[in-house]
Amino acid sequence: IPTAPPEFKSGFIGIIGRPNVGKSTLMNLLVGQKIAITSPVAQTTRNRLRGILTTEKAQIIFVDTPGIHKPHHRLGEVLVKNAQSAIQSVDLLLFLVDASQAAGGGDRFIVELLEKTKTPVILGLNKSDQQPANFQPIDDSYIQIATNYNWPFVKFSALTSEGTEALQNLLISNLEPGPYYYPPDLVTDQPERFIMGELIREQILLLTREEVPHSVAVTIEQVEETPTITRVWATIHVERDSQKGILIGKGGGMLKAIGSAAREQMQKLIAGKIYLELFVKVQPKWRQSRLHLAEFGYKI
Ligand code: GDP
Ligand code: K
Ligand code: MG
Repeated sequence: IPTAPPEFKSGFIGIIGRPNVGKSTLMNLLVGQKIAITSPVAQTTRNRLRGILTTEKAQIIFVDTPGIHKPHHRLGEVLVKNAQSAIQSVDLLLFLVDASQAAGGGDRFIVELLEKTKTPVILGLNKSDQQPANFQPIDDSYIQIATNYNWPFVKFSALTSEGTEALQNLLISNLEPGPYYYPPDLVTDQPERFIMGELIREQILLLTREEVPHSVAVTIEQVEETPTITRVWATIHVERDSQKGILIGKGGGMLKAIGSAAREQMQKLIAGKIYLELFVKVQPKWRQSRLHLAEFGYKI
């Protein structure tokens, strides 16, 4: 790791907010690579992920977190606990909201958490591209909060990238001088294997419905690299036989669709050819089991 020049700035920035406000989409955009999967499903993000952005003047380590919500099972509790602990352990917090809707109870719950922390906060109004014609009352509902707490705020779209340069500059200007924490060319602390499993889970979230997305965990069993192709064997764990049936689909059609879409994403990740084989296994009530949560890679 090189030595940073004297004016170089660096630090850890936690991205927090309700589920689905665009935390993972924004981190991917700023880092310039897909390291966190995204989908319209709440609780898409289950792990705390680091995304690293290095410019000539600064290094930002983004900490993407699961959305903060009221938990309904042990997995949910673990997710919220991890998001809350991220609040304490960063230099700066980016509190992300969905500016296509007015502030609601979910946002106020987070504001109450932030009231209790000394970590400085920046309020990010995302999804500006989706604002309705009469957006001023919506903006006002957030600006009111920012003004109450003296938080700088900025509006942008993680989808179109409009306004995100101003966001990036605001974030850097709020960091202290500091060293390189990671090599300048590294974009994440996550191993490739983990991201591969996530890319499979992402396709399940996008292609299946109702209770299936929340009941799924993916483990990578084996990766075999040859000069021409990388072979990957993965297991999809579900909680019930009925979910296994949905995942496999008529004549195996669903599993095939998940596999080929995931394979395409994985090929982008490694910039090479992938052979992917998927297995589906029923693991009753894994979301309630500490043993299985740990086995599937969740920090408990
Ligand atoms: P997270 O749960 O906060 O991490 O949210 P995700 O990053 O998974 O995004 C949730 C959904 O919102 C996805 O369907 C994204 O494509 C979408 N999304 C994220 N940012 C924007 C944005 O700026 N504009 C619009 N229109 N959609 C967005
Ligand atoms: K999501
Ligand atoms: Mg996310």
